[in-house]
Amino acid sequence: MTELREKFNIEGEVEFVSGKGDLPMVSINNQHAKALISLYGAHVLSYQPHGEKEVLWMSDASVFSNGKAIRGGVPVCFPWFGPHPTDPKKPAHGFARLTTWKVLETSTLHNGKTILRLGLSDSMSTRSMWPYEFKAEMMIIVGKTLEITLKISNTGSETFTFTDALHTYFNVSKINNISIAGLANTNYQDALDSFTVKTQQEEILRIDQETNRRYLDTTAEILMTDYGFNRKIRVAKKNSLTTVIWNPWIDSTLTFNDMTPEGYQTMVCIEASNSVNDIVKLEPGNNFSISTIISLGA
Ligand code: TA6
Repeated sequence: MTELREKFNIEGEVEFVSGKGDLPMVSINNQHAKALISLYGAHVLSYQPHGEKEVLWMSDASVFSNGKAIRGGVPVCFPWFGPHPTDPKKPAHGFARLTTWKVLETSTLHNGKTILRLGLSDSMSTRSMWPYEFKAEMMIIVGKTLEITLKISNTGSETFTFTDALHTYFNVSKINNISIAGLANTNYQDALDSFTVKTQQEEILRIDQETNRRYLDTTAEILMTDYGFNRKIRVAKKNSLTTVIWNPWIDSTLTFNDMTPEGYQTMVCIEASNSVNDIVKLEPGNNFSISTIISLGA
């Protein structure tokens, strides 16, 4: 921690702190916003533009401990999204969110935004779960918008495929006070109905039951209106054709020991993903980046 502070603190703007569960975290506070990022998982835990309510949801019952996933914020799913395709013993959503990342850079942009870059590369532990050589980099830009990019490079000699997601949990006033625009006439796999492909006919999606949809072949920006908080959140993305919308509702929430029974009422996940029909294939020497860009406003 002392070394991290000496190398990467930026006075009055970026501070390395020991966070919940003694996990190393980066606290950012600039002219635009404040944010908290855990090195464990390269996980954005909190993002709050000045004068606004918290944008990201964090479970009151989340665990902060090595080996366990954090429930809330922006979990990074890599190198697979959801359960492992063939081995149920491997961790759901891959190992990126269960690994401590290295700090590569902290810096201030001329417009007052802050950049944090974190890195992860293959190790004995990652190769035991996924036998490839790779480098992953997370670039988090904190400003009036929050921009998160996951870049994967194939540093080995074999071509590999992967799936991923920036599994963002949004903080909402009440789940029945929100509407989600941007997915009209879009096909989705319904994970609650044997992955049947359906089409969203409605202009606007409202969530009033358990929802777990993987929208296919869409690059659309999502506009989430929160009538209780009286705000709109825009979720744009780059290099992602799958958008996941998830809320576990009452019964499934009770199956998560890191959520309180009422947790589902104040969250919705809107996730930029490469999964389902959108699996990334990366040749040796090549790289691929996926981004999600979150902003408040009309
Ligand atoms: O993105 C939706 C989803 O894949 C759901 O199927 C769901 O169970 C969720 O993510 C949370 O997964 P986790 O492994 O964090 O419990």
